[in-house]
Amino acid sequence: MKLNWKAGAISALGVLAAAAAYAGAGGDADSPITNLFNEPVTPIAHTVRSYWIFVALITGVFLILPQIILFWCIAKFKDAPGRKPATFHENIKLEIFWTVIPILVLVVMAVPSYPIIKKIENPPPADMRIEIIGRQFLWEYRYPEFGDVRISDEPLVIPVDKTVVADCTSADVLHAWWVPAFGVKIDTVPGRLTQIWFNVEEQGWYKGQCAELCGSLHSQMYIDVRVVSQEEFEEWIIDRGGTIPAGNSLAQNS
Ligand SMILES: [Cu+2]
Repeated sequence: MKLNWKAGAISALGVLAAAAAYAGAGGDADSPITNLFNEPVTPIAHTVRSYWIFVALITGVFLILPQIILFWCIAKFKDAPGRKPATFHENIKLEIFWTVIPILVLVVMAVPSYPIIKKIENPPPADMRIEIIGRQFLWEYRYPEFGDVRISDEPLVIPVDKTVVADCTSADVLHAWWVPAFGVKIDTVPGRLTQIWFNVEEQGWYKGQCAELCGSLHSQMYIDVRVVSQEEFEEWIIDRGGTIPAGNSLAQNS
């Protein structure tokens, strides 16, 4: 097969241009990116990042090792005057060896993933609950515990260091609420509730994107999350006509 290096170079340039455009988006004054490289800012995101590094290191070995063996074989068994090719077929021991090793490696990678999935799927006791509703082509957020404040097509505002549990659904088609720095990606499904939770450690603006192809403007279904102090959050709620419940667990914890 002839390598199409021109197409490869153009694709690589495209990826670089997209990365540069994404980085450049941080200049938008309305929604500054404080967390450009999606550094983890929630317990889930930290766990997911550590697990990713663990898997990348293991798979990295299996990416590089066969290449080393390949080049070693090319050098060692290359054609030479008078050399006769080997004529053997099959090697049962080798077959078993290179089947069992990958199985063991997969088990080693799979086992630590189960507690992570459990952690993601089982929210700890909530400091506050919100509702996330996807619709073509924007996100609606509701705060049922705070005088039922409802906002749509504007940033989600949440307090820092609080466990937020979100019930998610959709008004029309499948969407997915995805904020990489939070380590969460959840489908929003019409007629069903799905759930996520996050406890953000640092104030700031966080970016996300609908991650389920949902129609013609899917690519513009951005997600903005503003993580603010408890005081700023309460001010914002009151500003939006909401109320701060008495004896609210948020106030107690802060
Ligand atoms: Cu979408």
